Amino acid sequence: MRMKHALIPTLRDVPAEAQIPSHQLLLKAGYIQKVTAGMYTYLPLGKRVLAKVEQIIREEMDAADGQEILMPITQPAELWEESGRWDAYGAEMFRVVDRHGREFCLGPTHEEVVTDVCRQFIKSYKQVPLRLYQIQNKYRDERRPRFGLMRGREFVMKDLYSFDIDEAGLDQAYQDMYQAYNKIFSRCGLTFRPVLADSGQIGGGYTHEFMVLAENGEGTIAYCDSCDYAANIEIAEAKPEACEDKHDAAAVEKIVTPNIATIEDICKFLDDTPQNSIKSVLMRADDELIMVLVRGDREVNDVKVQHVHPCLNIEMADEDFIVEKIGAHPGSLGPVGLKDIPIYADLELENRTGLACGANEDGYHFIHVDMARDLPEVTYHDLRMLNEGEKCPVCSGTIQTARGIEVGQVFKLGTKYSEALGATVLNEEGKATVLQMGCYGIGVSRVLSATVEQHHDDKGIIWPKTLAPYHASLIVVNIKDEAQMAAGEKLYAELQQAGFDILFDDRKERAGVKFNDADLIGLPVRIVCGKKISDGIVEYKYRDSDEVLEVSVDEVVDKIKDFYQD
Ligand code: 9G3
Repeated sequence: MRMKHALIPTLRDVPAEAQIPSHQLLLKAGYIQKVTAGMYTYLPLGKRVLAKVEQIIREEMDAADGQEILMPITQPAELWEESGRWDAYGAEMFRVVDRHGREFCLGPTHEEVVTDVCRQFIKSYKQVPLRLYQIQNKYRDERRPRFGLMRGREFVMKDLYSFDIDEAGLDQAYQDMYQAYNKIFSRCGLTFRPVLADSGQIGGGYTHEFMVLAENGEGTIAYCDSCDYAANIEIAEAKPEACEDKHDAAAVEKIVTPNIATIEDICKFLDDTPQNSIKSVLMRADDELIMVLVRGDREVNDVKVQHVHPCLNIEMADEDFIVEKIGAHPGSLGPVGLKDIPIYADLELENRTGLACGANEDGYHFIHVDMARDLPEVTYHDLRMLNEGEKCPVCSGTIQTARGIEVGQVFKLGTKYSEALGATVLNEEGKATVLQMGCYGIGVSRVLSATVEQHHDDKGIIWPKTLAPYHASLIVVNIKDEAQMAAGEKLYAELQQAGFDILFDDRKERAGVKFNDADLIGLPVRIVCGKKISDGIVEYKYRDSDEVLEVSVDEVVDKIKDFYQD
C-alpha cells in the first residue's frame, strides 16, 4: 500500500478523554475514529488488524469442530420472552421497534437465537455434539463506555455455542474451547492467564475468564505464587483467618459514642482493634434491603453476596436511603435489633464475641456483642474480598493480585436455554433429552486494545508479528533522489511478489516524519532506502529493538522471510 493514497489519519494530539495508551495510540496512529460514545469506525489499519485476529480465531474454532454461521443482530423480543430474559436487562439492552410496532433488541449475546436454530433442526442424539459460532457485532448500552475499544457499546465478539447430549459432552466441549483459547491468545502474542470467574446471571455451572495482564485492566485477578490457582478477585475464595477472640460473656451494652462514624473512630474510642468490630453494610438487592457483616478490617465482596442472595442488581445503599430506612447514618449501622432485614455474615465472624457495632442510632454503639448469642438468625458465608498476601485457598502459597483485561470467557450453561426453548433430542433409548449447552466468547475488538496495552512504548505501537496490519514499513528518505526511489520501488515490487504486505512510505515528507509515523503505526520491521543505497545498502530495523542493521538490498527479501518464518 502506498502511503500517498492510504487513509492513515495520524494525529498530533489525542482527545483528553483518551486516558490509557491503547486508546491514545489507536486514535493517534489512525487505526480507529470515534463516531459517538462507545461506537467506532475501524479505519483501514484497524480493520486489517481486526481481520488478522478474526482469522486466528476462525482457524482455531474450525480446528475445534466449530461451524461458522452468522445470526441476525436484531432479535425479536418473543425469543427473549421465552427465555425469560426480556425484562432481565434494563437500560443496558438496546431496543428497537419496527414499522408494525414489534419490539426487537440489538443482540448483546445470542443464546436465544442459536437455541432457536438448534431446536428447529436437531432432533436426534446422532446430530450432537454440535458447535456453532459467529463473529458479529454486539450491542450493550454501557453506562460508562470508555477506553476506546476496551469498553464499547458496539463491539465485535466471537461467540460459539456447544450442544451435547449429556454433561460429559459439555465437559469435553468446555475443555476443547479452553485449549483453543490458550492457542488463540498465544498466537496473538498476548501474556494472559485463564482464571476461575463468576458465572453471573447467565446461570449454569462455573466459568473461566481469559485475562490479559495489564495495569489498565478493569478486572483484578488473584493468583498463587506457588500453585496454578488463579481466580477473578470477585469470586476468589477467602478462607476465615484465625483471630484472637475475647471470649467475652458480658451482656450487650449500648454506649454513647458522640461523633463516631467509622470503624477507625469506634476502635480509637474503645481503644480496640478493627478485628473486634463488625462492619455492617446495608445493600439493595434489586428492591430488597439486606445487611452484610464482615470483620471491621475487611471489605464486602458484592459478587459473593449476589451468590448468597440471588438478585439481578446489587449495590450499597446510599446514605439518604439508609437515613430514610434506618434513621441513622452509615457509620452507626449494626445487626443487633434490626428487624425484617436478612442478615448475612462473613465466616470470620462465626462464634466471635466481644464485638462492637453500630446501634442503628446516631451517637450510639453496642459492645460485648456475641454473634451466636445475640444474632442467632444470621447465616455465615464467604462474603469478603480476598487480599494480596493472604494464604492461597488451595496450597500454602501466597496470593498475589494483578490487573487484567478480560478478552475471553467460557461458560457452562447446562440446560438453562435448551429447557426454556425446548431444544431436546431423542437419546439412544428414544427418550426426549434436553441438550446440554456451553457458550464461549472472545472480545475480538477488545483484543486490539489489550494487545496495544501490552505492546507499546513512548513512540507508539509494537504489533506482534501475527497481528500487524502490514509486514513491514518501506521508507524512501528522499523521493526526489532517483537511486533511492528506484531501489524503493524495486524492493516494494519484490517484497509483494514474495507475498508480503508492505506499507510503502512514498510521501513528500521529511525523513523524521516518516520515521516517527513508522514507530507510531508499529509494524514489526522497518526498511529504509537512504544515502547508503548507492553502496547497495539499506537500513533494516525491528520495531521491538533499537539496533539498526545495514543489509545488502538483495538480502532483504530473505531476511523478512526468515523473520516471518517461525
Ligand atoms: C443482555 C445484556 C448484556 C449482557 C447479557 C445479556 C452479558 C448477557 C452474559 C453473556 C454470556 C456469554 C455468549 C458469548 C460469551 C458470553 N451481558 N451477558 O447474557 F441482554 Cl444487555 O453474554 N454469551
